[in-house]
Amino acid sequence: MTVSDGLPTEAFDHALSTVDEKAAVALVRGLLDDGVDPLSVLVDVIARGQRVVGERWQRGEWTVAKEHAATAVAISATKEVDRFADLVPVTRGRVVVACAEREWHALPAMIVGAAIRLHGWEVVLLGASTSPARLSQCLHDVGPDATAVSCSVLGAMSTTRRFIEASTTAGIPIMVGGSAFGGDDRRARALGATAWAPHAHGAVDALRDLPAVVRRVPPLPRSLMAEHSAIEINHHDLVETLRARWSATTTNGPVTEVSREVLHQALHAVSVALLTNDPRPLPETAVWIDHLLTARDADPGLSAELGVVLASTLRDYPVAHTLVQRHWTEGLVLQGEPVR
Ligand code: B12
Repeated sequence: MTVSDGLPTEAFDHALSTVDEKAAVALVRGLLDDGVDPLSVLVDVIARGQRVVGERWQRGEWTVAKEHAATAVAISATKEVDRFADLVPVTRGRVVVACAEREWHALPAMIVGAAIRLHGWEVVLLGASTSPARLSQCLHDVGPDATAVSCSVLGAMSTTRRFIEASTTAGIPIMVGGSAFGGDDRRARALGATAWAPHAHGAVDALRDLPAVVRRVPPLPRSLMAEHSAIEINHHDLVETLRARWSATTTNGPVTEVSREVLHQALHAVSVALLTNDPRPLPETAVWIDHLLTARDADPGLSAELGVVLASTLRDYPVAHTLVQRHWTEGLVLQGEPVR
């Protein structure tokens, strides 16, 4: 059976939304028993269902608590595929699968780990938010053939770079993926990753083509790193300044619940644009903020206003300031017209 043959995605979504762990696990078990490709179960049923969960949170329909509960169900469903994968003999090498520090989205790493295991690799899965020092220790102890890192949030991209440094310093190739990398390999290449893939299917293929040994990554461009580091060090002060200047946080409107998170995300987008020399996290984040706020009945101009406030707050960081001025509003629709 393939996706087009109609996987029971609605039934899985129902199990997630009603937090019915038994139903979700039984559904996955049934698919596996019926001979459905387990990789398709992971990607087209479980990961797809989780993205729907995220959209519900983004639209303000679900609380973070509900998101957590649904994720626990998806984790149980993934473990069912894991049990199936454990029956596959280990015929290839060993892979350490991890989330960088500050990355709490553990499920994408679990899903990729299960996909790799299904293809005969031995998988050592580290949990969410692992420190670079702990990763180095693990690489030393386990001696894997490859490292795989999952990064869903922009705030964990700089620690992902430190993972890349740790892995390549040990000569071990490192594959990266996750939504923070966007839809192509530009950010992954800029950070020095050996390979990138957009989904679990691609992860399996990319792993097969990795070199046996790699060189240590060269340092990132100094000009961009100086500003990036200064912004990271001053992150909390900058958030406070933005909070004092942006009207969404100075009034007690319906968006207060998410507005603080939004400020962190905006600054993370600036950091990643500097770190990877890719400006796209800025318009992507501006649009994400716009959707988040307008779903909560906020003034549609608030994301554009944040761009202005952000640019002025970052006036002492010339590259960041210019990036925000040029790119923040690229994807926003202002007064009915897309901004060009
Ligand atoms: C569940 C969830 C959480 C849970 C995580 C619990 C857990 N144990 O995992 C909790 C509640 C902790 C959480 C917290 C937050 N979350 Co959250 N979360 C999600 C959600 C709904 C699902 C994540 C998931 O499991 N996805 C399923 C995976 C499998 O899909 P995927 O990422 O597409 O993965 C595929 C590929 O990317 C690729 N891949 C992934 N990793 C790797 C690795 C390698 C090596 C390779 C090759 C490929 C690869 O293969 C996968 C399978 O095909 C997403 C929505 C979404 N769109 O994913 C939001 C989402 C990621 N979260 C978001 C946000 C904002 C947050 C918070 C900041 C605020 C909040 N909502 O609480 C915090 C930040 C925490 C942190 N610092 O990490 C945003 C991020 C938006 C952005 N612009 O960055 C999203 C997109 C929601 C949204 N629509 O706004 N979250």
